[in-house]
Amino acid sequence: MELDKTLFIESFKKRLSQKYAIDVSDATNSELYDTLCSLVKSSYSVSWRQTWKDYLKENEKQVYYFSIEFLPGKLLKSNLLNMGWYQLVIDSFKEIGIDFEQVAAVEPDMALGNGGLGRLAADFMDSLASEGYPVNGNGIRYRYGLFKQRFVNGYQVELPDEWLKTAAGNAWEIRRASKAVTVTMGGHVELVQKNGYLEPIYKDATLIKAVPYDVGIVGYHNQHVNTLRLWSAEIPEAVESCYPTIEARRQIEDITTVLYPDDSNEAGRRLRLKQEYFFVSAGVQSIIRHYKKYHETIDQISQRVAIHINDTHPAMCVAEFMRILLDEEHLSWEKAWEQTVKTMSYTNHTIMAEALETWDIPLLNEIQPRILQIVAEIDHRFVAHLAGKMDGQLIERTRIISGGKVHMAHLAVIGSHSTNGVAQLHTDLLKSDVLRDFYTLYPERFNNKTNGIALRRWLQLANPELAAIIDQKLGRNWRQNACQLQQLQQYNTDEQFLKKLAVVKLHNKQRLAKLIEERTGVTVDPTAIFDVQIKRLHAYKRQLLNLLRIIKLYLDLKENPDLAIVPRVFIFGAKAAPSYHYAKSIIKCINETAALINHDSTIQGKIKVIFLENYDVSLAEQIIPAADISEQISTASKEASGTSNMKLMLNGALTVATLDGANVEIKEQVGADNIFMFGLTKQEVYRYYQDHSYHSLDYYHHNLVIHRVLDALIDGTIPNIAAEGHEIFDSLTYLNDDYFVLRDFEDYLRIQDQVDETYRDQKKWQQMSLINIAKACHFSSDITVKKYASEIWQVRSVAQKGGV
Ligand code: 26Y
Repeated sequence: MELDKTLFIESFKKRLSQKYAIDVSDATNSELYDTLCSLVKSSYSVSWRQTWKDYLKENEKQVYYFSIEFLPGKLLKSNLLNMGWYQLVIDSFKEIGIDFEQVAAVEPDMALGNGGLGRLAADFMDSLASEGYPVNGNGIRYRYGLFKQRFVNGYQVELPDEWLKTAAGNAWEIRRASKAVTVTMGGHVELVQKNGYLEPIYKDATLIKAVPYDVGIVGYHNQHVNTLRLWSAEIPEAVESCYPTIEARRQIEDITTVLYPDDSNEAGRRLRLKQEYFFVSAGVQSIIRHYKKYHETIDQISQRVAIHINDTHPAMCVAEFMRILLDEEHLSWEKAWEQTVKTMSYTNHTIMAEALETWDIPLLNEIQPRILQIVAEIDHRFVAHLAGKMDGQLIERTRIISGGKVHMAHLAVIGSHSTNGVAQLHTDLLKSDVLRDFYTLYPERFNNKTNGIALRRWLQLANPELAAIIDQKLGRNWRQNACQLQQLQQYNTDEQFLKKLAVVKLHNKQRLAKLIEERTGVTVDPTAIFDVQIKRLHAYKRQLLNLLRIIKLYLDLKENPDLAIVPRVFIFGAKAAPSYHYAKSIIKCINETAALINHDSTIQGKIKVIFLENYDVSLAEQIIPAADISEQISTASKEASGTSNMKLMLNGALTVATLDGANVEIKEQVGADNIFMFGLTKQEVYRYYQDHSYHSLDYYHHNLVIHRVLDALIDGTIPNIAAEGHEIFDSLTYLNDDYFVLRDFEDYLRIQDQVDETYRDQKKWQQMSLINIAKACHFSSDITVKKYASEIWQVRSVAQKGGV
């Protein structure tokens, strides 16, 4: 709807009165929020319906992006921005005395994901709609999202995220009971001959009603609205009486109750496998049902349907698709397999062994016996096909079922036509190491798709002041076409513009300083370097390397309070998986170090350490625009890509980085002079693995600085970490420091000195910052999804781009 302020205000007041029978002056922020959402939703609903109709009319190929996690954060602002309403709503609210920010703050974060993988899925959904691609998300509507993190005595405590119980609920979803499907789990299965087919007869199986909740994904200024379909588990009405007790009902409803923050215990694993099969089966069934409504035969379904498997969690798509084509559509195995492989594609997001999923055979048999049969048959045919043609050991290493386990990554690669990594270095590692044997078998299936980020959320919305000064130089076209940001480079010597950049950064830092003061009571100096490390807490991400340097600085300052350093505020945001003991110990150590440093007046506030609780998408949006330094310091080869590295550079932060994941490509873009690189290379790390020549204890014994810093963990210098300090000390010394923290420490100190030196030259700093902003456009997810669309899914864009 084309709107002006008067019309908007009129519609808003009318809707408020219809919904709540009140005037603006009597309304709570919650009521205002709900009313605004309802207005927004009814406006884009018209386009949403039309998008579907166009797809049908054109018989468009549809892509379904299966992901067990979607992490969109808040949707109000991004919907308003994409609809072209953002400024209008802010101005209109101002006119009628409503504080827009307070209303927007009512929205709970939609935190249906853990971190990078889930956030990537959300940025992709935004870009796919904005680029007009017919791509829909398929996931789980968890009743509880990722836990809320609190610190109690410096320890992480987890609280449930009751996002659906907040007054605002999920304003964006539409429950579509009429589109529910039944998912079958458990029991036994027998195959019987019937009309020339083998028909599976299920006995004692549990039937689960899968109800979809659809969320509209609004494209940027293009009237295009895709669907994110999230499934919820319910008890089917027909068998309601079979579940008389609360406990029995809970068994079913639990499937979609909570997002897994990890997969570390057996009972938990069983439920996770159920979650995986549940959303896979519901999604695949609904795709095929929809397809059949408009097509007479199914044997060419891959021409009109593509299914993307986001990490191995939905890898059962391969078997479920086969199940339906075989058992329900009666295709021959060969035909069904051909269509399955042509339909499926797979993204790998990790090389960490513990995240490569395997399931015990009895467990899969217990959850879905027919799926196990089909997986076993795929495995059998795979082995038979290669026997005699390939080395027997290679066949053993690549088969799906071995050692009593089902290897999900093997199923995903074998059952799809495309396997991609998420940064060049990561894809190379897949080819040379993790999936090497598969690369031998299917070299043509492997490709790289470096991750990307949505510039709309991470620049336009998160950093409106920066966006505004960019407009002054480039006009507004960059908002539609990210590549134009590159033109900013020409202002590299424009002192006025560089000063403006500095002012914007200062404003963002002042805002963050205020938030820090409100949340922690600690005052920080907005002119200090804001040094930011925000990501999940993991040993390989090496928050510990950062911490050891902070301890070193502190000890130096204690020894020499006049030490000339550039003041720094170290800012952390990180959740640890509840069962990840070591990561939680690191949190405790950072918190205790922070308490010690922040309250020690002898160091004159030269350094401060802030660990903000409950890092989530909304907090990221406040921290990132205020960052000067972006810490991307994982052990080389361990971080598949990283995406906070891209968000931070886009907002003008300079990166301190190892040659890992997408950092390598950031360096290629900005040039070695505009990034602070340090540390072991991937090759050096691998050499250590091979020759075992790394002995971290030697570093402790022979390097005085390291000795002193590590001792501080165990000698009481940092109070209240008796157990945690020893645990970390031991891991870095006697247990030989898996992630080469001590090996990289000196080089890290060197590069950080260079950061200080550079910061003293503010003009140079702003120039480097400008290059980073300009070059970040290469990491726009708009560009990434175009590559997925043309190179993997073979779908075209169907929407015209709108204005800016
Ligand atoms: C199986 C279970 C334990 C599991 C659950 C969640 C395993 C992995 C994950 C999530 C992984 C993840 O978020 N990976 C990150 O994906 C990002 C997007 O590609 C990358 O940028 C990042 O490097 C990678 O760690």
